[in-house]
Amino acid sequence: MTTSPQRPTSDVVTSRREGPVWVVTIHYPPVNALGVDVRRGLLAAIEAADHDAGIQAVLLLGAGRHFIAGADIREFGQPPQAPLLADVCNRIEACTKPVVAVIHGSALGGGLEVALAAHYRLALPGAQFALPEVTLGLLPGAGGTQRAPRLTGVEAALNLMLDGKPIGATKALALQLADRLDSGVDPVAAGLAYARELIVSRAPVRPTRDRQIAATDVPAARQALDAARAALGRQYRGLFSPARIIDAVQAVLDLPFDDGLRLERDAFLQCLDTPQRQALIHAFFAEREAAKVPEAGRAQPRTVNHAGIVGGGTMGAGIAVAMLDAGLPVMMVERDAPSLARGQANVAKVYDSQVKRGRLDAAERDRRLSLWSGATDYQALADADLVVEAVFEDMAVKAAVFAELDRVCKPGAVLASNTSYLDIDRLAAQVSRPQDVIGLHFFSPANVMKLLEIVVPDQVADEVVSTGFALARRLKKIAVRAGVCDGFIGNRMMAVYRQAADYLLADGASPYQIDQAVRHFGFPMGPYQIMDLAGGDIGWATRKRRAATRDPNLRYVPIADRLCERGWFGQKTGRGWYLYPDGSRSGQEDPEVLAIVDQERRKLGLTPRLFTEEDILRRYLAAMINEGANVVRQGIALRPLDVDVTMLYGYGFPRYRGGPMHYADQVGLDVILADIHAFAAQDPHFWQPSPLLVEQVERGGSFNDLNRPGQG
Ligand code: 3H9
Repeated sequence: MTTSPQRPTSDVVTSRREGPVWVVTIHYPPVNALGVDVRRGLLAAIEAADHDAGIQAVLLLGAGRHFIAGADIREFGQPPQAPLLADVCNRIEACTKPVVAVIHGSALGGGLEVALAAHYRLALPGAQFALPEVTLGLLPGAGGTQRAPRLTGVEAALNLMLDGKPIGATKALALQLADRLDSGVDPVAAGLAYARELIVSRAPVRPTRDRQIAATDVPAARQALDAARAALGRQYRGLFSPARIIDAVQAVLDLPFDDGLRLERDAFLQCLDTPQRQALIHAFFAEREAAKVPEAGRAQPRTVNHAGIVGGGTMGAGIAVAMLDAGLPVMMVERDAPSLARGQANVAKVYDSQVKRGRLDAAERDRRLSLWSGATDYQALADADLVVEAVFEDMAVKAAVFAELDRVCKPGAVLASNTSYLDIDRLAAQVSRPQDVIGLHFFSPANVMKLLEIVVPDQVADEVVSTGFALARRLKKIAVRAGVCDGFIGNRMMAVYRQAADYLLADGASPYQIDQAVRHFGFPMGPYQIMDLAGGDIGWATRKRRAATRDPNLRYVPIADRLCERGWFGQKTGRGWYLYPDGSRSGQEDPEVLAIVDQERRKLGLTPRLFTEEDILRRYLAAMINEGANVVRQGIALRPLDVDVTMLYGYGFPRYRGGPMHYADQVGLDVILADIHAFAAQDPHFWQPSPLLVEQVERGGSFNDLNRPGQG
């Protein structure tokens, strides 16, 4: 056997001879995305193998942690550069020597398409296979829609493409996406052994394109296509690419392979052209950028091996579950034994329901619960590396908790508050170690909701902020850095756009019309449905507390108060803005609510006006965007993308619209500003354009300009 020295075919793709095997390795950190140089390198490597009479098989490998994570997403929207990935895949498939893809780590999107174009696929333990293009507003555009169904059958391929989620190596083997599972960890050794075996057995090249769906499978395949089409409106509401995916897969049954490829290419280009694709790719990068904060760059996180939680209510229990799920032992402290028992039961309830729904097995539940312990004495937190306080939202109550934490916690412990509104600077000022105090604002239910606002008070140490971001990663949360103000990023913005909704209500729109408009835009729920879900009493208490300090120039709409005075707090009381007969969770419109709204309008001397759905959305979104601009301008959010990530992950803003700031760029900032000026004619106090919006319009810029590195 001869081993030649490394011969680079390009910087990012190298080839070397191992006896009769041509070993082609992609070295393109961090994830071997298929940028233009990788595509060129792969093409050259296959050409070289084909022209070398001594080569009998080719191995395709990825260096580092992944095989290939797909097309280089940064190239979308740029002019395409040859060779196209589809052509590279065709060339791999046309190779006259058997090509083996060795898959370790992820083979995603275009990465899996490269593997599907190879003649044999070897998977290593832990390998992940996915066609996640749908999550970026796209479809597999390098032959995946034509090749995957030929290997796995139509239904499984449709599921892969419409769902976009990864499957493991064992499932890939069952679906015939992989031909063999190796138990080794060295991709080169495993690949070489397999390639030699193929050579010895004279295994032929096996172009996937030549495979046919068996005639007997066609009726079931058509049924799967029909079912997927029927589910489109329900499962993929508002999305463009899923219907194109179904069309492309259908071509496997109806068209020759090359025509199918052409159809796929057309559909891919259509998807590429949509604002949805732009928005989804913005969301992809924004959620990763959001974690890049100055403090994390300056300081290493502290080690967190033991967490503490003060408070076992819904919020505290949810946070505990999030931590237990991540394998972090939790000590929960409550004020007395009955409260602690309730806290423990709240945690157990979450897991029991997961077991009941088949999401978790009982043994795993017990394992996670074994990491939970509880106490009624703060002293139990002496060993905790990080403590989250999740007690009643009241400054005096929280300050008392912090005084206790200050007394018992070890030096260097992170002291976090889960407050959603209160001034964390004030809390920090009351302890002897303000450098350790931070806000970790979880969203309810805390074990489910992805967003974590990391609220950074004035005196906090960089490494404490860094610890917050490291914790978020560990809990699989999306973290956003927020400055201290009333409501931080998300709740502060929500207060403003809800107010815009209340003005619409007072001026003539019904709550049902507003909710519907907001849903049609793509939010899962409208603001009045959310109030009913959360409980109207919570907002009512806040309004009463703030009544004395309310800005007298701002219009006050008391309609929600009228419902609360009747005890109509939403789902939990069977009625709120909607009626919930017999404990139902989907509300019915309530004529009595409309009568109350009418009555209040009369009291306020308002003659109702007609609002179209577009009128409603323009006001609702302009209020959101304008406050988003204020939040950035005041440094509460580092960049517009942080506002987008907050709204996407905490407030149901439709991902395919990218978040309010991205959406504003797409609509045009001048259009948003003109709207605000027009609305201000009626209510100049509420509709004050954010100086940042005005500045960006004056300089012809966008919010995205402020997302550039160095602007944070
Ligand atoms: C496609 O393939 C279309 C084709 O069908 C057709 C074409 C014609 N491109 O997530 P991480 C960056 S569509 C460019 O933090 P992890 C990422 O931004 C594509 N960059 O790490 C980050 O950069 P930075 C289908 C990419 O270990 C860094 O890599 N593929 C790409 O938690 C690390 O990423 C996908 O949708 C990319 N494709 O997760 C897969 N991927 O350090 C998308 C990542 O500057 N990727 N980056 O912030 C993923 O799901 C995860 O990144 C992965 C690693 C699981 C691979």
